[in-house]
Amino acid sequence: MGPKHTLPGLPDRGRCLVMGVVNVTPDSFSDGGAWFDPGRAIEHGTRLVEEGADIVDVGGESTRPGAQRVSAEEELRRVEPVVRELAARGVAVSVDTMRAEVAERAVEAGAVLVNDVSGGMADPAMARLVASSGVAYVLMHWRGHSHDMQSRAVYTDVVQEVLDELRDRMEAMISAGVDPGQIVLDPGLGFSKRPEQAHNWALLHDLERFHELGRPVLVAGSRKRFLSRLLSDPKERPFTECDAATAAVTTLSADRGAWAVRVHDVRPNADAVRVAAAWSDGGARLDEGRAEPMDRGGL
Ligand code: PMM
Repeated sequence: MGPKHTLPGLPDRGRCLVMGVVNVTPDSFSDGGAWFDPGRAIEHGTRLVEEGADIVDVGGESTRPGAQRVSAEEELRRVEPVVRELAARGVAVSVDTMRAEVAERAVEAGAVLVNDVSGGMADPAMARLVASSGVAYVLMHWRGHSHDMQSRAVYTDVVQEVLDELRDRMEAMISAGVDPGQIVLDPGLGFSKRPEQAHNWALLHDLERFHELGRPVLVAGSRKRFLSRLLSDPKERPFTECDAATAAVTTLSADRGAWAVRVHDVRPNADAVRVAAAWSDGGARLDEGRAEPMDRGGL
């Protein structure tokens, strides 16, 4: 297991956390359309917590390769009621947005984490908002918007370049007033990383090197194309049939010290992080009576 980190407003369970995904979009990468209605999104988020999610990540803009942007008004219309109601139900809510305006309204509605796939690059106002609000912030490795991000997937040494670019972005956020203790780093699997090349696997293989940066690490491989491709037979495996592979990535990431994993199908991943924790401490938590009950129904 890796270094211990506690983030403001977020649970500390002494193991890798599970972030369950609720995409309130008609066109997301892996669960597009399923939770587009706010009422269904709220019920889905609540169910993810019952299945073992520690955090629920609510997003209103698809980042699938080639996706076009939606307006800030539309993004807010999608996410705000879902964030507000889940937070009111006692859920630790994260908002998946690149826009400071959306992040600000979501924090006012109760979000405790801003998950910015652009690492502060898409909106120059993001750093100020994160600094002034004091919320936890996921800074992901990013090289550009979805419409052309794969053309930027050119690396000589993918691990070193992703590490260097994350360090630069982190320093930029800190210069703008963000406290280093707010920051979580994410290598950005699938974002300007080609599934037909080794980019994503090289980053996972060297995951422990990301601890060099001194901040917690989030791994978000769930249902991504590098898994579909690995499991081709010879046709690429559909995204929704990659959940066992996602759970394998979760187990290995938890063992190598990931702070959290971001996943669509929560139950197998909630199981996986508990297995990794029990394996790592030899069952000490069971002996001490600290093992968690799996079902936190009623939150
Ligand atoms: N990937 C997606 C959306 N949000 N957030 C973080 N921090 N890291 C990611 O890799 C990431 C993300 C795209 O996946 P989805 O549309 O399948 O949820």
